[in-house]
Amino acid sequence: MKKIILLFVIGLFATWAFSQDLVKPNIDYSYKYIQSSDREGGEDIANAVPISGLPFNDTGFTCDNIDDYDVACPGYGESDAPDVVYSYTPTWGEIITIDLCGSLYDTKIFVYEATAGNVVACDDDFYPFGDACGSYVSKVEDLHLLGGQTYYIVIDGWSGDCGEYELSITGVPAIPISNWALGIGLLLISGFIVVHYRRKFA
Ligand SMILES: [Ca+2]
Ligand SMILES: [Ca+2]
Ligand SMILES: [Ca+2]
Repeated sequence: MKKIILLFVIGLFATWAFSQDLVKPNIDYSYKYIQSSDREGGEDIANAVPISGLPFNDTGFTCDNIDDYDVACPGYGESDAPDVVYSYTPTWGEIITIDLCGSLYDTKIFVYEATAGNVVACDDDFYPFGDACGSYVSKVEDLHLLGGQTYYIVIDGWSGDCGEYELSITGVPAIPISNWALGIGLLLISGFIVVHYRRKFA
């Protein structure tokens, strides 16, 4: 009986500790795959360059590409700049940031979910004129992606602008620490109940 009470007390303490974020699971948020920068995005969705894992880095040049897509970001007009496309299908829910810091022209980023036209993010001028990351260069922050869903990341330009870009995409799992704590707490309580009834009916 003493052991059961001890187990119960440990379970309660662990649940409280995790819920207070005093103990954080040792989760490696970095990803295994880092792709080289020897290619640029595909011409369109059918030829999108797949991203197999994050973080992802690439460079490219859009002036020799075709204008296939456009989205007018809030507060901005339409454009007819050439664009390139990447695709990404996360296994689990993720929160990602897409950054064009270092690009050499007036860029624009937008993201389609599943199909062209279904816009879930759009940014034109995240970095202001004269910024170290480039004048009027784009960045999409904290975009929530669903696991198993395919997203098309389009690198485009303001008006008819084109040029060299530097792309960096990073991400973290969308499951917050508090959910992990809740799960572990429930597991411990379930374990306590099983041990209790096994002893009672043994
Ligand atoms: Ca375009
Ligand atoms: Ca294109
Ligand atoms: Ca821009």
